[in-house]
Amino acid sequence: MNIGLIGYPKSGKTTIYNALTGNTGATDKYIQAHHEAHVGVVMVLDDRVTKLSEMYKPKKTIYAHLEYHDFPALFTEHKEDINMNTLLSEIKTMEGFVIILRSFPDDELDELYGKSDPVRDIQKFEDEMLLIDMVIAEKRLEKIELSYKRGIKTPALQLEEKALHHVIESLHEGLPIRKIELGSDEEKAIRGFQFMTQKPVLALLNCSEDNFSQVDEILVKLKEMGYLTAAIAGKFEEELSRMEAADAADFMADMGIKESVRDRLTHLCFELMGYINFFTVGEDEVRAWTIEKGDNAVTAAGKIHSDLARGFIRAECFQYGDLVEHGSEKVLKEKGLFKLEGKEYIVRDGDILSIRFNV
Ligand SMILES: Nc1nc2c(ncn2[C@@H]2O[C@H](COP(=O)(O)OP(=O)(O)OP(=O)(O)O)[C@@H](O)[C@H]2O)c(=O)[nH]1
Ligand SMILES: [Mg+2]
Repeated sequence: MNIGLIGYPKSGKTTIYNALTGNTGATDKYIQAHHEAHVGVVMVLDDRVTKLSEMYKPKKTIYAHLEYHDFPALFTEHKEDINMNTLLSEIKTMEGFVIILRSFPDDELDELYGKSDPVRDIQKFEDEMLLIDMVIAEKRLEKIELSYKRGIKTPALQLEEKALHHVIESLHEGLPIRKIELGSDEEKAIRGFQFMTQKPVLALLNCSEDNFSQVDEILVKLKEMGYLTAAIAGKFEEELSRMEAADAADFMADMGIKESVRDRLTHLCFELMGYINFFTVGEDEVRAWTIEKGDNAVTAAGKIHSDLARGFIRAECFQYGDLVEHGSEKVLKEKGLFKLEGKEYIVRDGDILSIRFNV
């Protein structure tokens, strides 16, 4: 999964990126924004994979991973010329966004960008994204109408036109595309545009150490606005990520932080995207795979290899929890917990699959 860290200038995107990835992107109040995204890969240190690896003792153990892309600030005047179109086309390849909102006081930043106000910021930011989507949708509509005038009026074009009208109408009402109920045919017709407001958004408050525990009201407000939301103390977390593990644990206990920022954000991103993990096990490899909640066995098989989806016969399937409880595949078979599932089987989080196939 790839997630874009986006937001207004100096909201703490790079600080949080550093905390998450252990990388060292430059963070400075005074320098101009970096020109390109920093990209960092974070392993999803799932205890279940560790446990499976202990049981099967494979040659290789592969955890799921997610990629964070720390982008330059959006919707601001860049003195050095960042090519906005290039930047936007890169941002659009993200599966989801974490919008980082400055929630720490800072006199100089307050003077430059106004006093910290996360609710105002996310509203403005979403409005800017709406506008981008609107321009794209309207331009495309004009082209479609031109085609009509030239006598080209295919069913596909008509469907696209209908979907775009639907989208534009909602955007005009200030509704992001992710909140519109689109028919599956409409959804398909507009997929290629990779609209900004169609992507899932996590609203992340970047707090100071001092106000970290005082942002509940803002979190409630953001929830009411329909956002999945959380607060972290970005700079503190960046410092933690550079400490020895034992020291970091002491500091976290002091602050009442139970989980590392990596694990917390990993869980939130899975929740945001509606993703789950299934596993494959064996002597060669124990591995975690990421799919969407609701995906069936064929889609899951296709993640492993397209041949497995094409030649899918059945999936041998058991649950991680059952395996741990009963100790071996043999006992699971005796208890009827080792199942053969067909193409339509909806894979669950923690399923262990082996695909029978024939190509
Ligand atoms: N007090 C405080 N300062 C922070 C925090 N996070 C970031 N800062 C400071 O804010 C400034 C900007 O931080 P960055 O992480 O570079 O922000 P950014 O959003 O990546 O900035 P651009 O990429 O230039 O838009 C730096 O001086 C940071 O030290 C925080 O949680 N608390
Ligand atoms: Mg930055």
